[in-house]
Amino acid sequence: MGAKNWKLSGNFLTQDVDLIQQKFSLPRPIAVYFASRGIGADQVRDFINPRLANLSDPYRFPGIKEASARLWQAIADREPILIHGDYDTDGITASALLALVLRQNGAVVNSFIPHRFDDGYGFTPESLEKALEMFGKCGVLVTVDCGITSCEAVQNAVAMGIDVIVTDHHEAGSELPKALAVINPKVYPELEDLQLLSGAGAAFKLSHAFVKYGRENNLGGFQTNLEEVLDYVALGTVADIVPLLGENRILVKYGIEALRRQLRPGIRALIESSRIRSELAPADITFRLAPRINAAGRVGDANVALQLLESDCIVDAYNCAGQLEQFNRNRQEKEQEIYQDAREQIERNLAWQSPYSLLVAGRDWHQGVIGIVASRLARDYNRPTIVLTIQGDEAYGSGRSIANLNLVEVLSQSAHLLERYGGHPMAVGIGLKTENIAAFYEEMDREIRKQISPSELERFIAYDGEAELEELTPEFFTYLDRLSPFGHSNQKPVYRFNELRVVRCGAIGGGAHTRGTLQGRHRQMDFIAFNRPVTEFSSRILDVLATPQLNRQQPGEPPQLNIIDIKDVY
Ligand SMILES: [Mn+2]
Repeated sequence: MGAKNWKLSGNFLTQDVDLIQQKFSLPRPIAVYFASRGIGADQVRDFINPRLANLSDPYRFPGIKEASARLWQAIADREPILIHGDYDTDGITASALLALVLRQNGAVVNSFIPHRFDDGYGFTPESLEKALEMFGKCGVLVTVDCGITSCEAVQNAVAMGIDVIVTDHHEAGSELPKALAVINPKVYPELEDLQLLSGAGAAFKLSHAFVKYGRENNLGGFQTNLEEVLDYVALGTVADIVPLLGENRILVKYGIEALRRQLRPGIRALIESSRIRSELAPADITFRLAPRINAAGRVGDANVALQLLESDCIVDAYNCAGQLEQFNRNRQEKEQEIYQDAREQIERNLAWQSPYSLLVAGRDWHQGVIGIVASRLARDYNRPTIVLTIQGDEAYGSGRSIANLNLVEVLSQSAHLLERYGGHPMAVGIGLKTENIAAFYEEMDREIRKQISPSELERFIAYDGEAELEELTPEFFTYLDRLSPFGHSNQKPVYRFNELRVVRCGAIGGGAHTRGTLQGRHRQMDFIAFNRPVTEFSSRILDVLATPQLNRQQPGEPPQLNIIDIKDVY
């Protein structure tokens, strides 16, 4: 890995900090956080006080009223509504959320979750056929977390007399599907502030409009409490790694509270089998809950995860949670195997690699986990990475990007060598002929060299600004909590503390980690340093990058520094 450079992340002046600090009488390190994240004085108040009332009107989406009216009509006419979802956490929670709100109001709802390998991603003519075969005919079909590029499938459905409502958050193609309504923030320039929404977030907007329309027109919706379905939105939003800013931050903050209340048997069973003991935070979704839900789609059957979330019986819920545990263990084993294979290829120079990019391929690697392996390799080597599984003369793969490199754009330059590609700027899926792999890698690497600068390939750790230990007052920790939920694009603040003296330190966790006390100018503070042996603390004086934190496992304990990196001073 090697030593990393430290880099001030924001581009701000001392005056910016002073202005925010004085205007809102904040502890200085909190003002540093705002200045470093580019959150201006006009946004600070809403940021420290995210309120549900600040969610914008769902009617801002063009066509959403017509869509809502059509859903109420289906309820009045007892027409079945078909939801077409996706096999990942975002798609599954979006399906569960919309189905719940519709059913609460009397709808007959069937949910179709495509199979990752048999059906592939998205709403396609084939998945439409299969869904109708499974559930019989329907009056209305709603896509969630997919559908924005499904022009042909929408056309086929319309030809069968089905009204289609598309809800999605993926990038649109050159042509929009001719649906009754297209609920996707990325399609409407005036909804720029909502472009961060996940698939579950988009489904929530339709649900919100549906309830609002029902109440306004005396059709129903009076018993639906939308705050109670935010647990689904939080799961989908955090799992899909969209920025926890804007409305996402509000949705996730209240969604986390709903998750903590364990309103559903499925949530209760999932939290228990994930062994989350302390107060649930977004990181628990990322590292515990979402991997279990995703594992169903990766190595088993995504319908088990949907069944878990929708279950209203605790026995059934525990049964599903047990199956997810199995899937997840299976996923971990396969992932570890492929990861090790891939690392070995790279270290022995058998992969396609340059200082700018990586491509690793293996015969019959499990398709459900190569995306996770690509993420790990991209992080390990700090390079855009493609992992391919070769199945005969076809290869399928997943890619992960780094820094600000838009991988979809890079792939579009090699479209002539690819059978298919798509996804998000940071995460893509591709399919190509095995014989084209070498040529594709060459073109991709050349394109990446054009777009990425050597400085972006350097390893560095960003920090928000400098602070002193004596500034970490109880008031600071109160405000720190109000900056949460922390996650993608809203990481916990990292401060630089200069010239701290090591008062004492000792090994914990069998020597893997270190715990101890540091002395600043006027104050001491305990620290914890994960994956850093005690020998690294042999210097007397250190500069430290750390995140201050309260101990959530043992409330009432004094605060501590969670060490990110250290540099010896002398
Ligand atoms: Mn999604």
